[in-house]
Amino acid sequence: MEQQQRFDQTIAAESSVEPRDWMPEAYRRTLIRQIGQHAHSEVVGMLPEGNWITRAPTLRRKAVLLAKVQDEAGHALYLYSAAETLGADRDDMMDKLIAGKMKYSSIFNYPTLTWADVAAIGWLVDGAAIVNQVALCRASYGPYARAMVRVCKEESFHQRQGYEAMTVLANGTEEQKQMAQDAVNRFWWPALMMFGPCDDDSPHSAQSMAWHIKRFSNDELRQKFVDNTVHQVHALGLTVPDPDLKWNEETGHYEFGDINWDEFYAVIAGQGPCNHERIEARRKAWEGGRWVRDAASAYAARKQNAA
Ligand code: FAQ
Repeated sequence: MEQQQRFDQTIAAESSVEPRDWMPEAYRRTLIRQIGQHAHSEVVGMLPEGNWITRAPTLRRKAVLLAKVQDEAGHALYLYSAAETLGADRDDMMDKLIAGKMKYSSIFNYPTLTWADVAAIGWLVDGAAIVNQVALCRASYGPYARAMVRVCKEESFHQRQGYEAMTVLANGTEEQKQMAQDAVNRFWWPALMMFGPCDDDSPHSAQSMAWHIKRFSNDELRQKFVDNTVHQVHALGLTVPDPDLKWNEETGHYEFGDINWDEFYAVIAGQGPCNHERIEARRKAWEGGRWVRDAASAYAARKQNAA
């Protein structure tokens, strides 16, 4: 049987494609692009919250935040490993991130101005990430799908802790409640942008859906997130910063206002509020850690020679 035919059958049968299986070059490249972007998002995603580790309001909040940020590093490691099973080189991926040749999620280019922003990230950003990643647990590439199962379990804890932190603020003093509302106002629209361009403007969606990498379209997942989240905002006694938001009884979905796509494209082109700062932080960490990588490699080589 032709290799292509066998691959097509694997996809049609909902079996998983594994690293040693033959796969079309474009499938491999698409996965490296998506998994690489996903891994970079986990790493860069540590920065906005990391900004508050030293300033968390209590010891308990600090311990939880530390654990969450460490989890994100772990997610990046699973994802870089999954990309390596496709033949990608980790150093090359890092170089491309720092050179602006590989993307990471737009959301992490927004600043965390107050503690409430950290709560909002846990609740809204991890909440959006879960909606996207639960679908990816059924992605056709085995190592990616399996990594997502573990990641989703941890993201669920992140989302719950973010919501809990938000509950405390929303039920606190007038000032704390205002902080919570301001954070929702700042993060609501950028969270909706995490799902990517609308379906008509998404160049990769059709092929990725045909390959069963993506199981739902960008707009379908965005709608799911809005439907899941609006009642949570209301349960907190807060409002969604969208005057056009309304419940549609017939469709059973919320209708929402227009997303500012100019802002989205500017952010992914490198012109968001924190793009420069984020890449600079990664560059420093990557270069500053070079001696550790070199020492570890030299040690491993010495041990191997001695054996
Ligand atoms: N930001 O044709 P599509 C997290 C790019 S993890 C930046 O629709 P596709 C955990 C896209 O790459 C968050 N770029 O592309 C956490 C493409 O560019 P290219 C990350 C974006 O791939 C929480 C172009 O636009 N999650 O948050 C974005 O079919 C808290 C055209 O777009 C993932 O990466 C964006 N928002 O669909 C960590 C999930 N959207 O390559 C710390 C995996 C689109 O042609 C703290 N990825 N682009 O130059 C995916 O599911 C997909 O890649 C999409 C985009 C849905 C993001």
